[in-house]
Amino acid sequence: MMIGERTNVAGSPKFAKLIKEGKYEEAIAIARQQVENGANVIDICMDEGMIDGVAAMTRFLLLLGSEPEVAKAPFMIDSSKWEVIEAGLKCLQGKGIVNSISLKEGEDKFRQNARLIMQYGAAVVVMAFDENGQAASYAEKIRICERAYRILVDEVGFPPEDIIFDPNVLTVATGIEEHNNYAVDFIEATRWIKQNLPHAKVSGGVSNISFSFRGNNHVREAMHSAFLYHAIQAGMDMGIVNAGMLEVYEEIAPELRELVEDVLLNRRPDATERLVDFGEKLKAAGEGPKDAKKEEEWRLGTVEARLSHALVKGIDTHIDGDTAEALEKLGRPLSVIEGPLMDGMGVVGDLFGAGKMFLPQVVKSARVMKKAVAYLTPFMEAEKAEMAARGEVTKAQGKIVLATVKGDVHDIGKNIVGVVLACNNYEVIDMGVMVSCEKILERAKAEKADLIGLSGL
Ligand code: B12
Repeated sequence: MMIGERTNVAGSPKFAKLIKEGKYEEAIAIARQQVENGANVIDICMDEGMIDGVAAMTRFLLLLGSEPEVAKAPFMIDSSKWEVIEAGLKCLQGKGIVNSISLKEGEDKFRQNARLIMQYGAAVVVMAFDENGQAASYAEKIRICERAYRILVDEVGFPPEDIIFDPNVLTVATGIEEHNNYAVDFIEATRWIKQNLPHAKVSGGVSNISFSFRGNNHVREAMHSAFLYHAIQAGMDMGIVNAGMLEVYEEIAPELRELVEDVLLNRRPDATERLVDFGEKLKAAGEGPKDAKKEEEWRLGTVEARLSHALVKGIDTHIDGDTAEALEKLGRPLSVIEGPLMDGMGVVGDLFGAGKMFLPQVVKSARVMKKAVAYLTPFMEAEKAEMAARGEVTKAQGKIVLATVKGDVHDIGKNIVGVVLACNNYEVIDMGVMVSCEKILERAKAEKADLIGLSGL
């Protein structure tokens, strides 16, 4: 699960500027953009000296609540000030998440805050922090998380499934030897929490891991993806991420991946030096021209390879042209969908299933797929018109109610089926996604449908 981080005044100067200038409409657009890019939760933080946190949090949350496209994602109220958190809790419509509480100010304050959060029905992020400071080592992380869990579950009665631990993602490759095991400490602490603290979730601020490579996005993106890949395998459930700064794990150049994993997994004493050297070389070579070269390279492949690349990387720039070329090659629009496009989505599905692609990236892939299908739809309709002109399809075949079942949002396949059926003279009533059984049956009866077609992945 991805937590969008762009509506945080501490992390996004652009968002901070808009809030300070009172441009809330534009600030909302940033939240909307994050949901569109695949964020499942939006982190909202107003902690900044020049901003009245209580007023800004209240106003922003109330406005977001009336934006259905944004409000469909849960909000994470992020503040180090309790009054801002409580102001935020009062504005939440559904279940939200508080980010964060900790044992920093002792057990009494911790219990008190937890009880209030529970009253508001929110989930909570618990930082691995106590009276002695922030937990850096594996032993400290698990000690504090266990202590917090026991207080929350045994004393406060907090639902364990509403507890999200943040065992602190700390920066590696800083040149300080004590920092070398930080990623491993996080990953192992995650594994321990998932095995020993039932139902608790694990989250973390992913971009912290690569702070030492600020200014070198190429290395940072590779670090984020490789870190997520290993942390997710250990059980990490969610992360605060800039979805625009993620590479597909499988697409990290092998040499870079090895160097990055040497650092993250603390595999050799000179790992930092080697990655720094490599990073410098990359910078010297200039990231821009390199990317441009990569861009040209993938354009040289077969049309099938280009479509697959576009789907995996979520690039829609050439999708119409490539789809047109595939149509010319294969003859029928449906052959393009069922051939190269489905194959490409298959690759996306396999990478996603293996934890090597992340949700925001799949959202982009889905968008590219939809664009390709939209390009092909008029050709399918033209096929229908030609068949009708030849007198091949004359009478209506029947009426079908289509829907994606409740709990499921996958609609690309259903939409294709809808278009194909419509082109074969079926009357299609498409009820959209997340439709309950009762509603489907009701509609089918009311429409006197001949068929019900459901999509559920
Ligand atoms: C794109 C995609 C998404 C997009 C969907 C965008 C959209 N608007 O549809 C997004 C990013 C939103 C998404 C979200 C999730 N996804 Co997803 N997603 C995929 C992916 C990569 C491709 C699906 C697709 O569109 N394929 C292309 C179309 C054309 O093929 P199709 O759907 O199979 O449809 C064809 C046939 O099945 C059939 N068909 C389909 N419907 C119907 C209906 C009728 C009536 C008929 C006759 C035929 C028919 O005809 C179609 C044309 O040939 C698949 C992996 C895969 N390769 O399938 C995972 C996959 C389906 N997703 C998966 C998961 C786990 C999720 C999430 C739970 C991830 C998460 N942790 O949040 C969420 C689910 C959210 C929810 N509540 O539904 C899993 C499902 C595993 C399972 N079955 O348990 C898969 C298989 C990935 C994986 N390997 O893990 N996903």
